[in-house]
Amino acid sequence: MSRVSCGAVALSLLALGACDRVKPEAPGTKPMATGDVQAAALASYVKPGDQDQYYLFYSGGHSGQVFVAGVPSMRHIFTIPVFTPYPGTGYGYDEESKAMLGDFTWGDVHHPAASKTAGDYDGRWLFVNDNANNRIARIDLRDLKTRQILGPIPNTMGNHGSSMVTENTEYALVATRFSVPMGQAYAPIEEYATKYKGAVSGIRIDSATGTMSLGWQIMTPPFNWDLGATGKGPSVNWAFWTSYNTERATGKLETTSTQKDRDYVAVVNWTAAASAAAAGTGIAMVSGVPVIDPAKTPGVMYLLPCGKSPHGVDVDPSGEYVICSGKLQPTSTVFSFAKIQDAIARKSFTGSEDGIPVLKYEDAMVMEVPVGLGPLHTQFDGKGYAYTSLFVESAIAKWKLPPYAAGADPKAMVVDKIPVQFNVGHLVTAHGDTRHPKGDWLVAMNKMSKGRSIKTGPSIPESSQLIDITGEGKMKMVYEAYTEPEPHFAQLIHKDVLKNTIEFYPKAESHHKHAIWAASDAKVTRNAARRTVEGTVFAIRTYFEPGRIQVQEGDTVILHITNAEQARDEIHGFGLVTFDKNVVIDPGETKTLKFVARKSGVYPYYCTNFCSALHQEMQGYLEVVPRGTPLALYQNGTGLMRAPAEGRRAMQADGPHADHAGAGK
Ligand code: RUQ
Ligand code: CUA
Repeated sequence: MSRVSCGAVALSLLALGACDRVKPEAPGTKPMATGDVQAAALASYVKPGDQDQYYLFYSGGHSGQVFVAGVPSMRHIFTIPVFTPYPGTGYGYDEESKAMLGDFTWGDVHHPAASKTAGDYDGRWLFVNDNANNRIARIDLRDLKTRQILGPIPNTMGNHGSSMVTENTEYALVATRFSVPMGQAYAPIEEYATKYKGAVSGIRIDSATGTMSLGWQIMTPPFNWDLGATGKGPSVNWAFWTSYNTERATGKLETTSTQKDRDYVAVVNWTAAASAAAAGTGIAMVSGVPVIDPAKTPGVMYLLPCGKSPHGVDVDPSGEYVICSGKLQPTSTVFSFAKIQDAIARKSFTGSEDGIPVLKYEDAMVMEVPVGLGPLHTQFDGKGYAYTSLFVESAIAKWKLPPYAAGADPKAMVVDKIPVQFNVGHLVTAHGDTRHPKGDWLVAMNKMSKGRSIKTGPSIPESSQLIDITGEGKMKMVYEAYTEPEPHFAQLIHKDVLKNTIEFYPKAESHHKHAIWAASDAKVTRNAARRTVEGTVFAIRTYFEPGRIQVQEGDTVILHITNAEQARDEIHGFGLVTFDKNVVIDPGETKTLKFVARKSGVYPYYCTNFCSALHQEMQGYLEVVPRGTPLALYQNGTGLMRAPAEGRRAMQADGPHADHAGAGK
């Protein structure tokens, strides 16, 4: 290893600590010129106290979370737990979030999709899929919290082709990656080609609340649906999914599913599907969902041949061009939506698959652009260019979208290429899947970083690289950041879109039936017959009320804890020592903690989130009284715990509580 020589760079970069950087061991990039280093450093530098321009919401893959970074700094600023418990925010420990998670402890988040109005991000919700347990979740962008998990979605195994939001967030459209027999039935794998089915599904979204419900499904041949895109503008009523294994093969797919030169893009009219489901004709109910057989419902689905084993499909900002890239062929194919419609109108079909008409490739194709090796996903800048990630080549290709002059040379459409480190999967541009991309930043989410970071043992962090795409010609590498496993797609959203994020939960809006707003309202009651203790707990800087809770060994305890603060970031936690419980309550929030007091003893509870100078003093005691011992704090050993104010005075007399002054009473 050798030190990067500082020289002239020192001038402006000393302050950034650039001189001690260690040269990467990994191959791949030409060293940047000094001037470029300076320009790049300044472009991504957000000085302490300044704020980023963009939110990068990137999927956390099998961590089950969504990570939030600021762009251009690329600093990780927040984690939104979705399918996985996360003690940092107490997610998965309170009854409300436990109910959402059900019995699952993880998920596999691949594709976040922000809600849209007229094809542009509206800052309301973020939908993310769970590829592992067939679910879809809604994050509220008002508070950046997971608010709903829907699923498992029936007739779906591997909810990968998800989540695609329609232009006005009427639906999140999803597709199953694996095909299985419908209705949770069993059929041996030998019957794969005939008895197994795929499905694309419409998840309805309530326009006022964002609440998701199952709309309808379209039964498909047993292809593997990969990734999708919703239309916009002229293609607004349509959605597209790529497939692999249109061979309907089993066994070692690396050979059995790569026989054909072309697989298909599903071309789906989701408004026609919705009407068919509403009309009910030709619909079979399977596992409680209206399932449309496209063979019996003409007009809902067509198949368009596309380059071998395609992965990504993307629709350009105008909604006219559909770009599909075959992993095993070095081109991105541009299709024209108008030409697709024309071919459908003329019934120019080459055949059918299980009754679904197959379009003619040549009818719809505009150009095969030779972007490079292993093209996966495409994003846009709103200035007439597309950016395609090249997995095998480990690069991003920038290329020109149509219209093309007659006889234009496809090779000449590729205007720039930039290497990334290494093996990019997804990429995202600012507002890149909307009608109005911003055209300034691109983030390459690389699958491997191969020794770019300091050593972290056998497993090394994933790398994400920030690329400046403002220039007319060349892209510029600006910054490299690392993240938890494992980013797939992301949404890069301007901060102004999220201007309605809240600072605390207003007391006036609290609908929790157990919320309390004064220490004197805290109370704990015990039902001796049911061996249940239920209470309301008041949390504020810097005490809990009650500071002492008595239960009997074996009791089930339910505590509704309200953080009565009405100030931003005044968060209190409720950690119960040895109980494996940590509830974190944001200002104005009420959460429910439930547990069984199995073993007698005294168990402190304490605030887990540093909230003030007396944070450490914010504690109390759960007394678990041995069976047969009377519970002194309750009238008759049952009923209501003694008056909270008294209880607290007693605590002050014999406990370590110091100062409750200024605690918002
Ligand atoms: S996939 S690397 Cu799960 Cu989105 Cu393309
Ligand atoms: Cu409340 Cu720390």
